[in-house]
Amino acid sequence: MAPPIRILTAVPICDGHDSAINTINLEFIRHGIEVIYLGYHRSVGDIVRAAIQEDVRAIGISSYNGGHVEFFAEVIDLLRKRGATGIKVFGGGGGTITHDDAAAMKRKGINKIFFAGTSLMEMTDYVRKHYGKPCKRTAARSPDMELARKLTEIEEAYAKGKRRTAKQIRNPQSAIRNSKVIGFTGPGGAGKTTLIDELVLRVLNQNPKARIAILSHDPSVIGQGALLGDRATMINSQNDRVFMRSMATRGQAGGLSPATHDCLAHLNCRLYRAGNESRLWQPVAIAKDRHARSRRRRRGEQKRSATRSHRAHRDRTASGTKPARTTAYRYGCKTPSGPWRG
Ligand code: B12
Repeated sequence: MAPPIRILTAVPICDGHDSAINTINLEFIRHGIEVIYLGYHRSVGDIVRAAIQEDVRAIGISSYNGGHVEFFAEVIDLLRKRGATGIKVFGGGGGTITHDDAAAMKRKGINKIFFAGTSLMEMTDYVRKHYGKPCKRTAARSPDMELARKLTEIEEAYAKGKRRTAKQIRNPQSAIRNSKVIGFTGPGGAGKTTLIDELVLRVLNQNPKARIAILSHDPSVIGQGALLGDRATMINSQNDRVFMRSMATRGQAGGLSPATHDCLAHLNCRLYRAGNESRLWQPVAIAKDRHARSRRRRRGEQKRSATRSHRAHRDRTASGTKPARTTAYRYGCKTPSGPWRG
């Protein structure tokens, strides 16, 4: 099966008009697109960094603040400067973007502006038609870009059912054996992203050389889209010393993606080779994987022990007997109730 199209969406700086993009995001995911939503009030630097790290095919910007001609052009300029010309830009802003503005923006390299009155179907069709296939890659110009592409390769190999061998994933030269990998899990709304973002801030402040990688998971069904929205709430994590990657579970029960383990293996090597301290935090939105639960129920299957304890925990919290809680664990170690692997 072809891997899903991944796009990034955002609202520019000095702009809180997010209702249009929220609706559009939902329509995109309904049509099988994976959307990494960066949120509103976002700078050009944040948008371009996120697009490169997430290795998206395109960036969709929703702008109502009146500064669209300059803002969109700056996104294009920075993408060019960073060697990411393969990432395309499109967007809209209702009546605030005139046809003349749109023509000027097109001349600067923006693919398409959608005007007021466009149907959601038209936008989705455009994305599928124009960003459905990866464009030709130029050589990766930065470690972030190289790493992002490698993670895409790993994820896509799983989507196509052609798992890469451990040799292809790991770097045999790497001396890394015991990097610190911490997993965070907990029911939806427990505060996983808030906690991680706060920890990121503290680590970055305490150690000026520290680098952090985050693999952030959200649930999705095989062949369907996903809203990967952790970046919208993880403000401190939008930093040049943080590599963040949003992953959809792509049908796997348990909160992790089939590619998580291999992506972690690759990240370990990379961060070590870069000579940086490596800490990998991985928020796992286990309780949000409702589809997996209903699939299992239909098949009459039991959950694995680790996830069973989470369900029990969720039921306790839902009935109000205990507050929701985030759990941190060393990735690959046994949780109190069993091994944690997707
Ligand atoms: C809803 C709204 C608000 C809500 C925002 C709620 C929210 N969370 O988004 C509230 C009331 C909070 C608000 C506040 C303000 N607003 Co206001 N707001 C609007 C309004 C009425 C609708 C915008 C909207 O969401 N449209 C719905 C979308 C779905 O439709 P659309 O805009 O036609 O967009 C189409 C396409 O362009 C496309 N599209 C849009 N974005 C994208 C992105 C992608 C990727 C794609 C593919 C397509 C696409 O989708 C639609 C398809 O048909 C507009 C006026 C208007 N009628 O457009 C003013 C408007 C945008 N607001 C305006 C202003 C001035 C403000 C305030 C500054 C007012 C104030 N002084 O406080 C504040 C600023 C708030 C902030 N923090 O930024 C001005 C902007 C003027 C300008 N830029 O020159 C407008 C134009 C009103 C006006 N005529 O003066 N606003």
